[in-house]
Amino acid sequence: MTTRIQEAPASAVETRLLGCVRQKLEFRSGNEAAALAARDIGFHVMGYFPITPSTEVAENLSKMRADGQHEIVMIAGDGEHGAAGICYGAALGGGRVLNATSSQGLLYALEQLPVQAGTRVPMVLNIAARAISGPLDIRGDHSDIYYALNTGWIMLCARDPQAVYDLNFAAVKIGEHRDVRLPVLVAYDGFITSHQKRRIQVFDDPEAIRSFLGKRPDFPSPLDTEHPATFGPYMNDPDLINNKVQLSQAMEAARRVIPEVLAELEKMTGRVYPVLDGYRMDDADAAVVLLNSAAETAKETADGLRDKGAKVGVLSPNVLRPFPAEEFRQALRRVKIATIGDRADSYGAGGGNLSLEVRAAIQIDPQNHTRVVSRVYGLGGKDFYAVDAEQFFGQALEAAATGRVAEPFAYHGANPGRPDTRPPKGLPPIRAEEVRGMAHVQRDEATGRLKVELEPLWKMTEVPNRIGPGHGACPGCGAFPTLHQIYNVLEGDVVVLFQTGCAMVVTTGYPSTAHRINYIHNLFQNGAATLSGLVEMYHERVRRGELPASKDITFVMISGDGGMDIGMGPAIGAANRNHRMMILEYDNQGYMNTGAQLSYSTPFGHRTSTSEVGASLPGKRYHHKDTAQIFAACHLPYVFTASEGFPEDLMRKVAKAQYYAKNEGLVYGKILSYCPLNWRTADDAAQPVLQAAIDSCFFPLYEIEHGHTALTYDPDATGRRHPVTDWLKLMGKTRHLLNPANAGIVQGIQAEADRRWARIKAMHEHPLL
Ligand SMILES: Cc1ncc(C[n+]2csc(CCOP(=O)(O)OP(=O)(O)O)c2C)c(N)n1
Ligand code: SF4
Ligand SMILES: [Mg+2]
Repeated sequence: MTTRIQEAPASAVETRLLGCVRQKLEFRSGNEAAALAARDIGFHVMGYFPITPSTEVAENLSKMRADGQHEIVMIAGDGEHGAAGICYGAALGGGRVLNATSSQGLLYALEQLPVQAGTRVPMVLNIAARAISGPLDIRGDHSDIYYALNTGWIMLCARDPQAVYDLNFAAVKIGEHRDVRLPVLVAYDGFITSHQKRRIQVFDDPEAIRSFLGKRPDFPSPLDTEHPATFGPYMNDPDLINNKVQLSQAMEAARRVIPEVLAELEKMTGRVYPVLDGYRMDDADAAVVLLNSAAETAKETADGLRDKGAKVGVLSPNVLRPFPAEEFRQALRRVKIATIGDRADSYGAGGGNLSLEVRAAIQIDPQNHTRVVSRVYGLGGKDFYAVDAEQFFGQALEAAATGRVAEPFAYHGANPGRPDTRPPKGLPPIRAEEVRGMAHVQRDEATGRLKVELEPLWKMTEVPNRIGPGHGACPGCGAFPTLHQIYNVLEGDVVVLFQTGCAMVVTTGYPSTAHRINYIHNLFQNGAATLSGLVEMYHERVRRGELPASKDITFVMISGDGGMDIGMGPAIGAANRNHRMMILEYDNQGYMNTGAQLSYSTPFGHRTSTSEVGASLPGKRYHHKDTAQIFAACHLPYVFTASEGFPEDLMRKVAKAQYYAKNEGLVYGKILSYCPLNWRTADDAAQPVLQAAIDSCFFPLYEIEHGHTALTYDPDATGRRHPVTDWLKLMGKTRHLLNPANAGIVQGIQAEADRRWARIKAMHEHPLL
């Protein structure tokens, strides 16, 4: 086996341009660099789902696509699992495929990764590394990428935006090599690399890089109908182990191919990417080993220590899979002590994965006597400064001097907190007795339907808020009027579960909470399953006499429209099981919390950050999903649509919903909710905009009680029906649709609104529907 340990340039942006292809200087973040590389590679398909901090890759590509800068087919998945499936299918089809994700997104897709590697389908996945939940933290560490270590993917590490750009090309070339044929992941640090702009060199003419990459080799494909093949057969003993041998051999082939490709890339760019980046290691007694951006901090610290006479150096792998074990053995052979820092723990193993793997690599080398200090650092985006690097070197130097490692494994930078202090108490909890009597619900024995009498609106102001003031939503946000209207009529004890989204993010931030009742959060997509488990436990414990039946708790899940994309499966599962709970969706027509990406509820033609508008693209390409009708098909006791702009209608429906959720089973409600920030409207314009959406019949207000549909507001009957243009002209996100060039889209929106309205109306009029 050939090994290559090379001194990397002081900075990865240092270049030797003589003899290289023409490049130009740009000022770009890691996410932008990934998008530029994608444009230059000219991938066929990108399957993706937004998640901070990698979302910008798709957003940048969406903008570029709208401006006609590339032709990559951008497919928004229903979640990362779906996105990974889209990528798999597309890659099987024989073209070049890209994805980008982070944190929970990677974990949600994880099941697909061994499939993609095990069936040897090359593609590229950029990871802006971020801490995994729980608790939820959106900043960077390496706890997500470590989960990919055992998936069979090649893993490249990009320590700065330049490396992100360069290694994306390398990823394509390495993965498609005939001896390798594996998917490749490019991991860079969330926010530090993904968002910080640096000077980078990009190719002046993408043709240069395209000829370097060549045509994607033809691997067996289901699109080759002349040569039918079975992709992904059921395979048991004795074949599976042989299949895995082939995967392992492909990884070993990658060990040879990676340095070859990186050397070719060096010839084109002048930039050097050794498999193991060694900095001032030639005569080092002590080393610090770190992954990605923290290694650059440590290099500066090493310079300072060298000036003082300490023989120190830094090691940092540019490739994590295949693991550069031999390179580590060589690099550490004369090093007495190495402090190895991991930005993620492998709990209970006495070190993070990098530390464990370096230890494993050197223990088989009889010439190696390096002692290892393992440190877990920088979790949840905790910064790693020069002073931290100094401490790492200090621990190594001290151990080198004494010949003793005082503390082989520890967390660096954690503090025990102050047990004598308690977070300030929030507002007192709301007691069940405080919220009663705002709505009187009765069953009409003749029709079997419920009748609701509401107290006058002014009386609702006496109801104490279950959400306290002090949340961090934008001025004019519709999520809170929606929640207050819901809470005003819900009686008694309520347990609420929020899926991830604006309403969740702005109401909790440890150690504070705006919730004055029991509140649960379980990530973005699994709320309905979680709440259904709680509901069943409650009823079972009441049945066993362990909890008082008199409490009579109402269980409510609050989700955004995005949560009802990625969480559709668990929600439909809960609906089919008909648990006694409510699922209420505030629909603001996009993934607002993450910066206004398209959801499946975003209407046709609307601008979002992943359905951009430009000369080549006029906004979202397909119509909004009709979630209420999807739940209606689950034959629930009660389904409704509503809007915060019609408070009495909304509160009446919520009162009914509570009755059904307590007595019969699952209830679903879709509530149109204002988002001035991303609809690009004034903070105080909720009423006219929502009214126009409803009057144009784009968002009909109706309920389905035991399968019977009833309109609760009919703009035809009141003479208020308007064309959709009266609604579209009110929002910045739809202003482009008023351009005559987009008349076809407006006609499409109108036709679809009319069609869906006519169906609802026909159901309203039909005694069986
Ligand atoms: C598995 C996973 N994928 C993606 C995300 C990122 N994410 C968190 S909230 C959110 C959008 C939420 O949209 P929606 O449910 O409509 O609520 P809104 O923010 O619009 O209120 C996204 C994409 C995540 N947290 N977890
Ligand atoms: S982005 Fe929209 S939904 Fe989110 S807090 Fe702001 S106004 Fe509310
Ligand atoms: Mg939303």
